[in-house]
Amino acid sequence: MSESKLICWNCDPGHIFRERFRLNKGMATYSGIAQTVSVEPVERVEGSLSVDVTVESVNGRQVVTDARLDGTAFGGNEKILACKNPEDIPDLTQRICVTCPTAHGLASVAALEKAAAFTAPTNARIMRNLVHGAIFIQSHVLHFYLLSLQDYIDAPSIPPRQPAWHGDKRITGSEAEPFVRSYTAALEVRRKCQEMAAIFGGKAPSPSILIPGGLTTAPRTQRIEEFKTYLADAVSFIQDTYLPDVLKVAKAYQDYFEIGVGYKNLLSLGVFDVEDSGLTKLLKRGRQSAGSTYLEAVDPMVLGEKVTHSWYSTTIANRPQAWGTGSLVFAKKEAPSWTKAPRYQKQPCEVGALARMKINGDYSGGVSVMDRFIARALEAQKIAQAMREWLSQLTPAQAVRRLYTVPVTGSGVGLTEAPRGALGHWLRISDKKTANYQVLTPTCWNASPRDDQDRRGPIEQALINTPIANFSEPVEVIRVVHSFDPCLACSVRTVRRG
Ligand code: NFE
Repeated sequence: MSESKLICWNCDPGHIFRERFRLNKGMATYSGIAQTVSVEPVERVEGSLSVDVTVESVNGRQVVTDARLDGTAFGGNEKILACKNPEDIPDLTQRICVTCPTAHGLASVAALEKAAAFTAPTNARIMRNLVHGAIFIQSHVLHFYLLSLQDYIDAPSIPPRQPAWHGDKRITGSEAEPFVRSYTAALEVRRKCQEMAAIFGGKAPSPSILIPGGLTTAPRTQRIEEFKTYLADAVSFIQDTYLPDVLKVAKAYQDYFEIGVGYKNLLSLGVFDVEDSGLTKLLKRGRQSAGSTYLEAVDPMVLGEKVTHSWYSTTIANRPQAWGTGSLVFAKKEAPSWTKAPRYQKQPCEVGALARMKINGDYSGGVSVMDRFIARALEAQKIAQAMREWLSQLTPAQAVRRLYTVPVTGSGVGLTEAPRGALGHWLRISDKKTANYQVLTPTCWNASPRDDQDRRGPIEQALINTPIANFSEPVEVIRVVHSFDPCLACSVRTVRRG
């Protein structure tokens, strides 16, 4: 196995590149001489992403005054789903991304069950939560140790952690050594989380048992006990290693509680049903606007997608529930990105663990790079604790599945949360086939380009005011981008069939 494979097969492409830079000096602006710093590709994100920032001197400091993100690869998932047997959809959508397959599978299952007004048995709801929870934990561990830590720790420069930048590394030498051990332990924990997911998931990643109607495996007592053992290991790692490590990094980088702030518009679609009706969730649905703690309701009908700056035509209604946003326009002059720009009532919204934890009332800190790290670790702890409770609620003697029949015609919406944030799947069935399918992913929200009003996407806005110390190693830009844990494999979207 190659070193890059050993580190993370989920984000392999990121490890074979080092970020490359272009520095264009001498662009005259109203405030003097601005410079454009481009990072392409951004390493340690899944998929292809590039960032251009404009840096100017403001009050004697070099700071980012503008930013543009570009999803540089095209994905064609919805095209593939057209005309398929709807019951195959959860298996197919799990292949959108190997980092968050259960989120896509469960969103598909929810859309299919909604289309038939079907409710799965209690055991199925709980087992789905357990499989999804295991994938959430591995994803949060992946983000901190494998995708972000190298931005903060001066770890030994050995493959694949090299070539590396060494500027502004405040945790070095003997202080860095425990983090290197944690990094190695995190690989083991992620493997165990995948094995934990496979106990009820059949396999992982991309569990094979996520079907409309319930699950295809039973919660036998031996499996429950096995799951408990894996979960205990995950809980220990979160409490004894992950949370303390995050807090140590936060202590060394206090200034990053003021960096990467952005709009402070937060959105969660809610996840982990704690009752069969789906009305009550461990992490609730809601919104907060402009830093307010006032909780606003979410109306899925007003979720919209703008494509002014994406390579799609604007001839069709910009809403997933209206089945798409037109066809591809490769030569569109003002389009820097394959990523669309989702908006809630015209607002760009940040999604992810910080949004969920604040909306749920579980995190009272601010919105910043370090708040994202802390909220993610606390969320992993909250989910792991809930999983212990869910295990005790399984009843081996009861059903895990009821007969599900695909309706001849119908439509359904599956709204959930992936580790990186709000996820929506829209399904239309005609003649028992998939007539149309639309996916709106978390990274589409966070890494969106500008919209029809020229408003920046959430990561673009969060980059504003980021100080840049060294133009040839703009690690500050990378830290802000990584704090959102973008996944471009999920977020590049294609369009409706026909
Ligand atoms: Ni490709 Fe995913 C998550 C989803 S991000 S990892 O979490 O959906 O857009």
